[in-house]
Amino acid sequence: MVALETTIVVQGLPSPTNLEVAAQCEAAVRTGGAVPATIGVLEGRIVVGLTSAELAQLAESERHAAKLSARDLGLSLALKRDGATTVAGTIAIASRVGIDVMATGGLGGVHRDARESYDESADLTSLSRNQVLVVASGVKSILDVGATLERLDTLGVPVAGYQTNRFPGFYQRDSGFALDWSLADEVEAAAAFLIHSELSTTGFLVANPVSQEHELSSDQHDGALASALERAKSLGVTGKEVTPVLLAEFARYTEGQSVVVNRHLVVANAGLAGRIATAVARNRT
Ligand code: PSU
Ligand code: MN
Repeated sequence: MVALETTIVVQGLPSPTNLEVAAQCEAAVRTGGAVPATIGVLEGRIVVGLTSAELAQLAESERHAAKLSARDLGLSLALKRDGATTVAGTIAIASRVGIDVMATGGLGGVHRDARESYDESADLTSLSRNQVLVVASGVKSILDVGATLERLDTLGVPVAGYQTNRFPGFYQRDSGFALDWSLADEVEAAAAFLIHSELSTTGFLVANPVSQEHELSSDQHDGALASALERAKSLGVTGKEVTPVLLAEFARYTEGQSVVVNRHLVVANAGLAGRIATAVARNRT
């Protein structure tokens, strides 16, 4: 099985692209030979394997579903709320129900102003506490990529490129940072994850770059990034609002191109996660 998050659907992508992408991710997991389980919280109940109708309900703007990190899960259940789970929230649930592979677009990480704001995504600490393999196209370029890689090192989370020695930059194939490890195929990924899981209690990050024909040009990317950082600063947003605001400004500046890239990479990651989950299951039996 492959766990899929819902923050990207409810807070990350604009409607109606969000639900289309969610359906394409589920299809991609199945093509990879695995079963998708989209995870979220509906009226105080964790649902592992939301139906498309339930997902559409969760994404309705009038519902104001909360963005749920791992720490918010207990509260959302006790107070009977609706919520979309981030990577942190999703892997906390996945590991408890025995799902060990998940796919997302870009992992959260250390924000550029972390020295003052202390803003570091709980995706990192959650990945250090749950034995789940996450497939992502690196971390979003709105973040401090170098600092994020250093934190993953400290937290004991392995980072391996999928058929690359370069850490991906989400909208672009190369963030400018090198990786020590590269995986040739899904069989190597599964073997490395299973052996790591015997030696450690942390999760595992497989970094899968967006395909060449879909990456943003450097001009477009750098302009959008500057504009997004400026926008977040001028709005003075903090906490869980920061990432959605940055992503929305990227979409506005690139006239929707960033959403197209995001869409391609997350579907590709779901497909790879499906193939890795299949290899993990074969390896176990
Ligand atoms: N990947 C995307 N779009 C997103 C996210 C990831 O392509 O919107 C979400 C994930 O749910 C991730 C979250 O866990 O952004 C990180 O948010 P924060 O920085 O507030 O921890
Ligand atoms: Mn944050």
